[in-house]
Amino acid sequence: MRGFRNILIVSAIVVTFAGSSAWANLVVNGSFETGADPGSFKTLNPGATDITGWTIGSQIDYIGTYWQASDGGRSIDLSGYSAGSIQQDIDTVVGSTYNVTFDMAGNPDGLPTIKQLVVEAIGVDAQAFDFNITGATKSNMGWTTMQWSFVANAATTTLKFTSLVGDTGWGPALDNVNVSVVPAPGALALLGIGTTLVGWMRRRKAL
Ligand SMILES: [Ca+2]
Ligand SMILES: [Ca+2]
Repeated sequence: MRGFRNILIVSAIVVTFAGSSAWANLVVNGSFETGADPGSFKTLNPGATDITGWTIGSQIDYIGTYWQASDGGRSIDLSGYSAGSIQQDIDTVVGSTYNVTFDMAGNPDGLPTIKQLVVEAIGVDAQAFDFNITGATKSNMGWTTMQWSFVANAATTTLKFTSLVGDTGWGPALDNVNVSVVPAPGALALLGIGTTLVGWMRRRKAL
C-alpha cells in the first residue's frame, strides 16, 4: 500500500506542476465568454465591467451573436466607434518567458482592408499584427492564430491589446487570448524525472 501511496504523491506532484506552472492559461476569461451578455453586440466605454477580468482602456465592442467567434460565442471588436483597447494584469516572474497566443480577424463591415492591432506587455515589449479582411464575412471571419512572446521584468505584467485602426468603427477582431510561461529547461527535466519515477513505481508495483 505504501508503494501505491507514493505513486499517488508523485502523480499529484507531476499533475500539479503540469497544471499550474506550465501550459496553464494565466489570462482570466481569455475567450471573453464570461460577463454580461452583449446580445448581438454592445459598445463598452472605459470603466465598463461587463467583461470579467478585463479593463476597457478606450471604447471597444463586445461582440455576441453579431459575428462568428473564433472560440465559444463571444469576441471583441477592438474599435468601438474609433480605435480602442483592452487590458488585463497577469502574475509573472521576473526573467521568465511568456508565450502569448490569440486569434485575430477583422470587422468585415468596412474599410480599411488591413486591420492592425498591437499586443503589448506594458513597460516590456510590444508587437503589431495585421489581418486582411478580403473574403471575410460575419459567418466566415477567417480567424487566424497569432503568436508572440515576452520576458517579464516584474511580478505583475499588464497585457494590453490596442486597435491601430483610426477613425472608423470597423476594427481588428480579437478572441481566445492565452498566456503561458515557457518552462525553463531545468523545470522540464524535473517534470521528466517525475514522469519517469511514476512509470518506474508502476512497473515495480506490477512485479
Ligand atoms: Ca470567445
Ligand atoms: Ca466597432
